[in-house]
Amino acid sequence: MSKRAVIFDLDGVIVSTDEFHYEAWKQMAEDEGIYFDKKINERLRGVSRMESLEIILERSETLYTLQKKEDLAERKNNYYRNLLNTLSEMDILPGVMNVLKALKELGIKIAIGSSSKNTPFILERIKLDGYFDAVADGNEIKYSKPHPEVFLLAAAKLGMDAFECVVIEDADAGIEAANAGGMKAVGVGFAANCLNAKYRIKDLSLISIDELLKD
Ligand code: B16
Ligand code: MG
Repeated sequence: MSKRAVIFDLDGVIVSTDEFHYEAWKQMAEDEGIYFDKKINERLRGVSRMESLEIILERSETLYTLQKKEDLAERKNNYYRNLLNTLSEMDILPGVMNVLKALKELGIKIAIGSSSKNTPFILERIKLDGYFDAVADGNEIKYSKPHPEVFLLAAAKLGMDAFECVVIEDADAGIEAANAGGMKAVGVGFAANCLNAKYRIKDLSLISIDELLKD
């Protein structure tokens, strides 16, 4: 039997908002005089905003109150939202639209499973709101990746069992989450080298639909 649904991560799979996250965190870290670089940024892929902040604060000696942490996370989100205002359907990553259309033609259900609370806004900006059969995002979950909650929620919204679903992810935390949820994990972009992914490709323009959907 082959898979009946594909759950797409958003940031780094559908659209390159991962660059904007980096720019926004970098600005916030600079404001606070905290060291931050691309290597640290890789640890933020797929994890929630507050958990990302905690990782950045590992480089700071200052003890921040919860209120101050919330202010910093909000400041970062404001920088991020400003960058998102420049986003359009031109920023959809290579191969994405072809894969989505091919899956629709085959009658395969498609969903978004993202840790981002900005998911509805991003989908609107890239004109894909209403395009997916289901959307599960950071506004609806308690635990972020590597916990499988967001993917299990997406599967439930599609009316599918976990074993019927494939997850496409750019984050090691997302691959771990898919495996933990009992779904097939496909690694793209940054996760193209992740050994825990069952199928690995540099970007979606290189995907084989047969390979994607096979058990
Ligand atoms: P927000 P994904 C994740 O999106 C990002 O990869 C991660 O870097 C970010 O911290 C998280 O969303 C939360 O985003 O601040 O917009 O709520 O990869 O799960 O689509
Ligand atoms: Mg991602």
